[in-house]
Amino acid sequence: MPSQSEILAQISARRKDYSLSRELYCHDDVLQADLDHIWYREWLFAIPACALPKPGNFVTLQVGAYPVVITRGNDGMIRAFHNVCRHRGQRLCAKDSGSSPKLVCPYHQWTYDLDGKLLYARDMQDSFDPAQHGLKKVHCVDLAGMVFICLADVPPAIADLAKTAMAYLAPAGLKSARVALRSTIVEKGNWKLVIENNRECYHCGGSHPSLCRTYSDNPRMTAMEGPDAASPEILAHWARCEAAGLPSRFVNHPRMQWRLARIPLLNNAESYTLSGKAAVKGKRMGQMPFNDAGSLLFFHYPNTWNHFLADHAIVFRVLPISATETEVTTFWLVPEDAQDGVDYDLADLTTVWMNTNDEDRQVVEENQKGILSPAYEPGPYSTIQEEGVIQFVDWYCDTMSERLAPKPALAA
Ligand code: 3BY
Ligand code: FES
Ligand code: FE
Repeated sequence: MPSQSEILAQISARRKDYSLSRELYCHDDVLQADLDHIWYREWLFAIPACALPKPGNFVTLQVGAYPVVITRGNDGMIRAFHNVCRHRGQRLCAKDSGSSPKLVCPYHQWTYDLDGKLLYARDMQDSFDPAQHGLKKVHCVDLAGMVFICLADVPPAIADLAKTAMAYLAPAGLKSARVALRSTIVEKGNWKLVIENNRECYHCGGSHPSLCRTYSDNPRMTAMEGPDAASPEILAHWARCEAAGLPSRFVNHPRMQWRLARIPLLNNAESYTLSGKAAVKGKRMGQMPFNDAGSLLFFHYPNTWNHFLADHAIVFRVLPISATETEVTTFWLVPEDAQDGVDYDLADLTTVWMNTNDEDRQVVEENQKGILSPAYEPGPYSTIQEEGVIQFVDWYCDTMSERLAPKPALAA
Protein backbone atom coordinates (compact mmCIF):
# COMPACT_ATOMS: atom_id res chain seq x y z
CA MET A 1 0.00 0.00 0.00
CA PRO A 2 1.79 3.18 -1.07
CA SER A 3 1.74 5.84 1.61
CA GLN A 4 1.84 9.51 0.64
CA SER A 5 5.61 9.49 1.02
CA GLU A 6 5.90 6.40 -1.20
CA ILE A 7 3.72 8.05 -3.87
CA LEU A 8 5.92 11.14 -3.64
CA ALA A 9 9.04 8.97 -3.88
CA GLN A 10 7.73 7.26 -7.05
CA ILE A 11 6.88 10.61 -8.62
CA SER A 12 10.29 12.00 -7.70
CA ALA A 13 12.10 8.91 -9.02
CA ARG A 14 10.36 9.12 -12.39
CA ARG A 15 12.66 9.32 -15.41
CA LYS A 16 12.16 12.51 -17.40
CA ASP A 17 10.05 11.95 -20.54
CA TYR A 18 9.12 8.40 -19.47
CA SER A 19 5.68 7.05 -18.64
CA LEU A 20 4.75 6.67 -14.97
CA SER A 21 5.28 3.69 -12.70
CA ARG A 22 2.74 0.87 -12.60
CA GLU A 23 1.37 1.81 -9.19
CA LEU A 24 0.71 5.41 -10.24
CA TYR A 25 -1.68 4.04 -12.90
CA CYS A 26 -3.24 1.20 -10.90
CA HIS A 27 -3.35 1.66 -7.17
CA ASP A 28 -6.42 2.66 -5.15
CA ASP A 29 -4.29 4.75 -2.79
CA VAL A 30 -2.87 6.71 -5.71
CA LEU A 31 -6.39 7.38 -6.99
CA GLN A 32 -7.28 8.61 -3.49
CA ALA A 33 -4.23 10.91 -3.53
CA ASP A 34 -5.20 12.12 -7.03
CA LEU A 35 -8.71 12.86 -5.76
CA ASP A 36 -7.50 14.62 -2.61
CA HIS A 37 -4.81 16.73 -4.27
CA ILE A 38 -6.13 17.30 -7.79
CA TRP A 39 -9.81 16.45 -8.28
CA TYR A 40 -11.03 18.00 -5.02
CA ARG A 41 -8.88 21.11 -5.53
CA GLU A 42 -8.93 22.05 -9.20
CA TRP A 43 -11.63 23.59 -11.40
CA LEU A 44 -13.39 20.74 -13.23
CA PHE A 45 -15.44 20.97 -16.39
CA ALA A 46 -19.00 19.88 -15.53
CA ILE A 47 -21.44 20.60 -18.38
CA PRO A 48 -22.08 22.93 -21.28
CA ALA A 49 -24.47 25.62 -19.96
CA CYS A 50 -26.94 24.72 -22.71
CA ALA A 51 -27.45 21.32 -21.02
CA LEU A 52 -29.67 23.41 -18.67
CA PRO A 53 -31.74 25.41 -21.16
CA LYS A 54 -34.61 26.31 -18.77
CA PRO A 55 -35.14 27.24 -15.11
CA GLY A 56 -35.72 24.03 -13.14
CA ASN A 57 -33.40 21.93 -15.31
CA PHE A 58 -30.76 20.04 -13.32
CA VAL A 59 -27.91 17.62 -13.97
CA THR A 60 -25.97 15.49 -11.51
CA LEU A 61 -22.43 14.19 -11.54
CA GLN A 62 -20.19 12.25 -9.19
CA VAL A 63 -16.67 13.52 -8.47
CA GLY A 64 -14.92 10.85 -6.41
CA ALA A 65 -16.92 10.65 -3.18
CA TYR A 66 -18.90 13.83 -3.88
CA PRO A 67 -22.33 13.75 -5.56
CA VAL A 68 -23.00 17.18 -7.09
CA VAL A 69 -26.18 18.69 -8.54
CA ILE A 70 -26.17 21.68 -10.90
CA THR A 71 -29.36 23.69 -11.37
CA ARG A 72 -30.63 26.60 -13.41
CA GLY A 73 -32.63 28.88 -11.15
CA ASN A 74 -35.67 31.02 -11.90
CA ASP A 75 -33.27 33.97 -12.22
CA GLY A 76 -31.45 32.12 -15.03
CA MET A 77 -28.34 31.55 -12.88
CA ILE A 78 -26.52 28.23 -12.94
CA ARG A 79 -25.50 27.04 -9.46
CA ALA A 80 -23.85 23.89 -8.11
CA PHE A 81 -24.53 22.20 -4.77
CA HIS A 82 -23.51 19.12 -2.88
CA ASN A 83 -26.27 16.68 -3.81
CA VAL A 84 -26.79 15.75 -0.17
CA CYS A 85 -29.91 16.51 1.85
CA ARG A 86 -29.30 18.58 4.98
CA HIS A 87 -31.75 16.42 6.98
CA ARG A 88 -30.15 12.97 7.19
CA GLY A 89 -27.94 13.07 4.16
CA GLN A 90 -30.02 11.41 1.46
CA ARG A 91 -28.74 11.92 -2.06
CA LEU A 92 -31.23 14.49 -3.23
CA CYS A 93 -31.38 13.89 -7.00
CA ALA A 94 -30.67 10.37 -8.22
CA LYS A 95 -31.30 10.98 -11.92
CA ASP A 96 -28.53 12.06 -14.35
CA SER A 97 -30.67 14.99 -15.42
CA GLY A 98 -34.21 16.23 -15.10
CA SER A 99 -36.48 19.17 -14.53
CA SER A 100 -38.28 20.20 -11.39
CA PRO A 101 -39.48 23.54 -10.02
CA LYS A 102 -38.03 22.59 -6.58
CA LEU A 103 -35.59 19.95 -5.35
CA VAL A 104 -37.58 17.56 -3.14
CA CYS A 105 -35.72 14.99 -1.07
CA PRO A 106 -37.20 11.54 -1.75
CA TYR A 107 -36.72 10.41 1.89
CA HIS A 108 -38.79 12.86 4.00
CA GLN A 109 -39.60 15.47 1.37
CA TRP A 110 -37.53 18.37 2.63
CA THR A 111 -37.91 20.83 -0.22
CA TYR A 112 -35.22 23.17 -1.53
CA ASP A 113 -35.41 26.07 -3.94
CA LEU A 114 -33.27 25.92 -7.10
CA ASP A 115 -30.93 28.38 -5.39
CA GLY A 116 -30.34 25.90 -2.55
CA LYS A 117 -32.54 27.54 0.08
CA LEU A 118 -34.53 25.14 2.30
CA LEU A 119 -38.17 26.08 1.70
CA TYR A 120 -40.05 23.37 3.56
CA ALA A 121 -39.36 20.73 6.21
CA ARG A 122 -42.49 19.07 7.62
CA ASP A 123 -43.07 18.81 11.40
CA MET A 124 -39.78 20.20 12.57
CA GLN A 125 -39.72 21.63 16.10
CA ASP A 126 -39.79 25.40 16.75
CA SER A 127 -36.10 25.50 17.50
CA PHE A 128 -35.27 24.30 13.96
CA ASP A 129 -33.87 27.06 11.75
CA PRO A 130 -34.39 26.40 8.00
CA ALA A 131 -31.94 29.20 7.14
CA GLN A 132 -29.15 27.08 8.63
CA HIS A 133 -30.03 24.08 6.47
CA GLY A 134 -29.73 25.21 2.86
CA LEU A 135 -27.83 23.04 0.42
CA LYS A 136 -24.06 23.34 0.64
CA LYS A 137 -22.69 25.30 -2.30
CA VAL A 138 -20.04 24.11 -4.74
CA HIS A 139 -18.10 26.85 -6.56
CA CYS A 140 -19.40 27.22 -10.09
CA VAL A 141 -18.49 29.49 -13.03
CA ASP A 142 -19.90 29.73 -16.53
CA LEU A 143 -17.09 30.56 -18.98
CA ALA A 144 -18.86 31.56 -22.20
CA GLY A 145 -21.10 28.51 -21.96
CA MET A 146 -18.68 26.03 -20.37
CA VAL A 147 -19.63 25.39 -16.71
CA PHE A 148 -16.77 24.58 -14.36
CA ILE A 149 -17.10 23.57 -10.71
CA CYS A 150 -14.59 23.40 -7.86
CA LEU A 151 -15.00 21.42 -4.66
CA ALA A 152 -12.24 23.23 -2.75
CA ASP A 153 -13.13 25.70 0.00
CA VAL A 154 -10.89 28.22 -1.76
CA PRO A 155 -10.67 27.52 -5.49
CA PRO A 156 -7.58 28.30 -7.55
CA ALA A 157 -7.56 31.57 -9.51
CA ILE A 158 -9.53 31.30 -12.73
CA ALA A 159 -9.39 34.93 -13.93
CA ASP A 160 -6.73 34.38 -16.63
CA LEU A 161 -8.52 31.37 -18.07
CA ALA A 162 -11.86 33.17 -17.85
CA LYS A 163 -10.57 36.19 -19.79
CA THR A 164 -8.98 34.12 -22.56
CA ALA A 165 -11.75 31.53 -22.77
CA MET A 166 -14.43 34.25 -22.99
CA ALA A 167 -12.60 35.87 -25.93
CA TYR A 168 -11.89 32.61 -27.75
CA LEU A 169 -15.24 30.94 -27.07
CA ALA A 170 -17.54 33.94 -27.63
CA PRO A 171 -17.86 33.46 -31.42
CA ALA A 172 -18.34 29.68 -30.96
CA GLY A 173 -21.95 30.30 -29.94
CA LEU A 174 -22.24 28.00 -26.93
CA LYS A 175 -24.79 30.29 -25.31
CA SER A 176 -27.12 29.86 -28.26
CA ALA A 177 -26.54 26.12 -28.68
CA ARG A 178 -28.50 22.98 -27.88
CA VAL A 179 -27.35 19.51 -26.86
CA ALA A 180 -28.06 17.26 -29.85
CA LEU A 181 -26.66 14.18 -28.11
CA ARG A 182 -24.95 13.24 -24.88
CA SER A 183 -23.07 9.95 -24.64
CA THR A 184 -21.41 8.44 -21.59
CA ILE A 185 -18.97 5.55 -21.80
CA VAL A 186 -16.82 3.86 -19.18
CA GLU A 187 -13.22 3.14 -20.12
CA LYS A 188 -11.49 0.46 -18.04
CA GLY A 189 -8.37 2.52 -17.56
CA ASN A 190 -6.88 5.02 -15.13
CA TRP A 191 -7.94 8.64 -15.72
CA LYS A 192 -4.33 9.62 -16.47
CA LEU A 193 -4.22 7.07 -19.31
CA VAL A 194 -7.38 8.62 -20.76
CA ILE A 195 -5.84 12.10 -20.70
CA GLU A 196 -2.43 10.89 -21.95
CA ASN A 197 -4.10 9.16 -24.86
CA ASN A 198 -5.95 12.34 -25.76
CA ARG A 199 -2.82 14.47 -25.69
CA GLU A 200 -1.12 12.76 -28.62
CA CYS A 201 -1.96 11.75 -32.15
CA TYR A 202 0.88 9.21 -32.45
CA HIS A 203 -1.87 6.59 -32.22
CA CYS A 204 -4.33 8.30 -34.59
CA GLY A 205 -3.18 6.71 -37.87
CA GLY A 206 -3.41 3.23 -36.34
CA SER A 207 -6.66 3.73 -34.46
CA HIS A 208 -8.86 6.43 -35.94
CA PRO A 209 -9.69 5.83 -39.63
CA SER A 210 -12.77 8.06 -39.59
CA LEU A 211 -11.21 10.94 -37.59
CA CYS A 212 -8.10 10.89 -39.80
CA ARG A 213 -10.21 11.82 -42.82
CA THR A 214 -10.42 15.36 -41.44
CA TYR A 215 -8.01 15.66 -38.44
CA SER A 216 -4.29 15.92 -39.20
CA ASP A 217 -2.08 13.65 -37.12
CA ASN A 218 0.94 15.87 -37.80
CA PRO A 219 2.31 16.73 -34.33
CA ARG A 220 3.41 20.14 -35.59
CA MET A 221 -0.24 21.13 -35.87
CA THR A 222 -0.57 21.34 -32.12
CA ALA A 223 3.05 22.03 -31.15
CA MET A 224 4.22 25.54 -30.48
CA GLU A 225 7.68 26.97 -30.08
CA GLY A 226 6.58 30.55 -29.45
CA PRO A 227 3.39 32.60 -29.63
CA ASP A 228 3.86 33.33 -33.33
CA ALA A 229 5.73 30.19 -34.35
CA ALA A 230 3.73 27.70 -36.34
CA SER A 231 3.78 26.06 -39.75
CA PRO A 232 2.97 28.31 -42.75
CA GLU A 233 -0.34 26.49 -43.16
CA ILE A 234 -1.41 27.36 -39.63
CA LEU A 235 -0.14 30.94 -39.85
CA ALA A 236 -2.27 31.43 -42.99
CA HIS A 237 -5.28 29.91 -41.24
CA TRP A 238 -4.85 32.17 -38.21
CA ALA A 239 -4.51 35.27 -40.42
CA ARG A 240 -7.74 34.45 -42.24
CA CYS A 241 -9.65 33.60 -39.06
CA GLU A 242 -8.37 36.58 -37.09
CA ALA A 243 -9.30 38.95 -39.93
CA ALA A 244 -12.83 37.54 -39.60
CA GLY A 245 -12.91 38.13 -35.82
CA LEU A 246 -11.92 34.69 -34.53
CA PRO A 247 -9.12 34.69 -31.93
CA SER A 248 -6.86 31.87 -33.10
CA ARG A 249 -3.29 31.89 -31.81
CA PHE A 250 -2.11 29.46 -29.16
CA VAL A 251 -2.66 30.67 -25.63
CA ASN A 252 -1.09 28.48 -22.99
CA HIS A 253 -1.30 28.44 -19.24
CA PRO A 254 2.25 29.04 -17.95
CA ARG A 255 2.36 25.43 -16.67
CA MET A 256 0.28 24.08 -19.56
CA GLN A 257 -2.76 23.26 -17.41
CA TRP A 258 -4.84 24.59 -20.27
CA ARG A 259 -4.48 25.69 -23.85
CA LEU A 260 -6.65 27.30 -26.51
CA ALA A 261 -5.63 27.09 -30.18
CA ARG A 262 -7.37 27.06 -33.53
CA ILE A 263 -6.21 24.58 -36.18
CA PRO A 264 -7.33 23.97 -39.75
CA LEU A 265 -8.83 20.60 -40.69
CA LEU A 266 -7.34 18.52 -43.50
CA ASN A 267 -8.06 19.55 -47.11
CA ASN A 268 -10.26 22.44 -46.02
CA ALA A 269 -12.72 20.04 -44.43
CA GLU A 270 -15.54 21.80 -42.59
CA SER A 271 -16.40 19.34 -39.89
CA TYR A 272 -15.71 15.96 -38.28
CA THR A 273 -17.99 14.06 -40.64
CA LEU A 274 -17.13 11.15 -42.92
CA SER A 275 -17.59 13.44 -45.94
CA GLY A 276 -15.74 16.38 -44.39
CA LYS A 277 -18.76 18.59 -45.12
CA ALA A 278 -20.63 20.47 -42.41
CA ALA A 279 -23.07 18.18 -40.56
CA VAL A 280 -25.40 21.10 -39.86
CA LYS A 281 -26.53 22.61 -43.14
CA GLY A 282 -27.33 26.27 -43.66
CA LYS A 283 -26.73 27.30 -40.03
CA ARG A 284 -23.57 28.05 -38.10
CA MET A 285 -22.67 28.27 -34.44
CA GLY A 286 -22.72 31.79 -32.92
CA GLN A 287 -20.78 34.27 -35.02
CA MET A 288 -18.74 31.73 -36.98
CA PRO A 289 -18.00 33.57 -40.26
CA PHE A 290 -17.37 30.62 -42.60
CA ASN A 291 -17.62 26.84 -42.65
CA ASP A 292 -13.91 26.01 -42.95
CA ALA A 293 -12.81 27.73 -39.74
CA GLY A 294 -11.21 24.49 -38.54
CA SER A 295 -11.36 23.49 -34.90
CA LEU A 296 -10.80 25.62 -31.84
CA LEU A 297 -9.10 23.20 -29.43
CA PHE A 298 -9.42 23.71 -25.69
CA PHE A 299 -8.10 21.41 -23.02
CA HIS A 300 -8.03 21.94 -19.27
CA TYR A 301 -6.46 19.45 -16.87
CA PRO A 302 -7.53 17.28 -15.24
CA ASN A 303 -10.77 16.62 -17.07
CA THR A 304 -11.69 18.17 -20.39
CA TRP A 305 -10.79 18.51 -24.08
CA ASN A 306 -13.00 20.15 -26.68
CA HIS A 307 -13.44 20.95 -30.33
CA PHE A 308 -15.42 24.03 -31.47
CA LEU A 309 -16.24 23.99 -35.18
CA ALA A 310 -18.27 26.28 -37.42
CA ASP A 311 -21.32 23.99 -37.54
CA HIS A 312 -21.17 22.24 -34.15
CA ALA A 313 -19.09 21.71 -31.03
CA ILE A 314 -18.03 18.56 -29.20
CA VAL A 315 -17.24 18.89 -25.51
CA PHE A 316 -15.78 16.14 -23.34
CA ARG A 317 -15.81 15.50 -19.60
CA VAL A 318 -13.64 12.94 -17.84
CA LEU A 319 -14.39 11.69 -14.30
CA PRO A 320 -12.57 8.92 -12.44
CA ILE A 321 -14.71 6.05 -11.16
CA SER A 322 -11.97 3.84 -9.68
CA ALA A 323 -8.21 3.47 -10.10
CA THR A 324 -8.81 1.56 -13.34
CA GLU A 325 -12.19 2.92 -14.55
CA THR A 326 -12.97 6.33 -16.01
CA GLU A 327 -16.20 7.84 -17.25
CA VAL A 328 -16.03 9.86 -20.48
CA THR A 329 -19.07 11.97 -21.36
CA THR A 330 -19.38 13.65 -24.76
CA PHE A 331 -21.88 16.39 -25.64
CA TRP A 332 -22.57 17.28 -29.27
CA LEU A 333 -23.82 20.88 -29.50
CA VAL A 334 -25.60 22.41 -32.47
CA PRO A 335 -27.15 25.85 -33.11
CA GLU A 336 -30.29 26.00 -30.95
CA ASP A 337 -32.60 26.37 -33.94
CA ALA A 338 -31.08 23.41 -35.84
CA GLN A 339 -33.56 20.56 -36.07
CA ASP A 340 -32.66 16.89 -36.13
CA GLY A 341 -33.66 15.34 -39.46
CA VAL A 342 -34.14 18.78 -41.06
CA ASP A 343 -30.92 20.73 -40.62
CA TYR A 344 -28.72 17.75 -39.77
CA ASP A 345 -28.72 13.99 -39.58
CA LEU A 346 -27.77 12.76 -36.09
CA ALA A 347 -25.68 9.85 -37.40
CA ASP A 348 -23.77 12.16 -39.77
CA LEU A 349 -23.14 14.56 -36.87
CA THR A 350 -21.98 11.96 -34.35
CA THR A 351 -20.45 8.98 -36.20
CA VAL A 352 -16.84 10.18 -36.33
CA TRP A 353 -16.52 10.93 -32.62
CA MET A 354 -18.67 7.95 -31.58
CA ASN A 355 -16.15 5.82 -33.49
CA THR A 356 -13.18 7.79 -32.15
CA ASN A 357 -14.35 7.49 -28.54
CA ASP A 358 -14.81 3.75 -28.90
CA GLU A 359 -11.40 3.38 -30.55
CA ASP A 360 -9.82 5.43 -27.75
CA ARG A 361 -11.65 3.28 -25.17
CA GLN A 362 -10.09 0.17 -26.71
CA VAL A 363 -6.53 1.54 -26.72
CA VAL A 364 -6.86 2.85 -23.16
CA GLU A 365 -8.21 -0.50 -21.94
CA GLU A 366 -5.39 -2.43 -23.62
CA ASN A 367 -2.89 0.09 -22.24
CA GLN A 368 -4.24 -0.50 -18.73
CA LYS A 369 -4.10 -4.29 -19.18
CA GLY A 370 -0.45 -4.14 -20.20
CA ILE A 371 0.42 -1.79 -17.33
CA LEU A 372 -1.23 -4.17 -14.84
CA SER A 373 1.44 -6.75 -15.76
CA PRO A 374 4.36 -6.97 -13.32
CA ALA A 375 6.51 -7.02 -16.47
CA TYR A 376 5.51 -3.42 -17.35
CA GLU A 377 8.20 -0.82 -16.95
CA PRO A 378 7.90 2.87 -17.82
CA GLY A 379 8.80 3.52 -21.46
CA PRO A 380 10.08 6.61 -23.30
CA TYR A 381 7.66 9.12 -24.80
CA SER A 382 8.48 10.41 -28.28
CA THR A 383 9.56 14.03 -27.88
CA ILE A 384 8.46 14.55 -31.50
CA GLN A 385 5.01 12.99 -31.24
CA GLU A 386 4.13 13.00 -27.54
CA GLU A 387 5.05 16.50 -26.36
CA GLY A 388 1.48 16.95 -25.12
CA VAL A 389 1.70 13.78 -23.03
CA ILE A 390 5.00 14.93 -21.55
CA GLN A 391 3.40 18.28 -20.67
CA PHE A 392 0.46 16.56 -18.97
CA VAL A 393 2.61 14.11 -17.02
CA ASP A 394 4.95 16.95 -15.97
CA TRP A 395 1.95 18.99 -14.81
CA TYR A 396 0.61 16.00 -12.87
CA CYS A 397 3.95 15.19 -11.23
CA ASP A 398 4.78 18.82 -10.39
CA THR A 399 1.31 19.41 -8.94
CA MET A 400 1.32 16.22 -6.88
CA SER A 401 4.91 16.77 -5.67
CA GLU A 402 4.10 20.25 -4.39
CA ARG A 403 0.98 19.05 -2.63
CA LEU A 404 2.38 15.81 -1.20
CA ALA A 405 5.64 17.34 0.00
CA PRO A 406 5.90 17.45 3.78
CA LYS A 407 5.16 20.97 4.95
CA PRO A 408 7.87 22.58 7.05
CA ALA A 409 6.74 22.89 10.67
CA LEU A 410 5.86 26.47 11.59
CA ALA A 411 8.53 28.11 13.71
CA ALA A 412 7.36 28.54 17.30
O1 3BY B 1 -9.22 15.24 -29.26
C1 3BY B 1 -8.09 15.65 -29.32
O2 3BY B 1 -7.90 16.83 -29.14
C2 3BY B 1 -6.92 14.74 -29.57
C3 3BY B 1 -5.84 15.39 -30.29
C4 3BY B 1 -5.05 14.27 -30.81
C5 3BY B 1 -5.84 13.05 -30.63
N1 3BY B 1 -7.14 13.49 -30.27
C6 3BY B 1 -7.94 13.58 -31.42
FE1 FES C 1 -33.78 14.31 3.09
FE2 FES C 1 -34.83 13.27 5.28
S1 FES C 1 -32.94 12.83 4.39
S2 FES C 1 -35.71 14.73 3.95
FE1 FE D 1 -7.45 8.92 -29.96
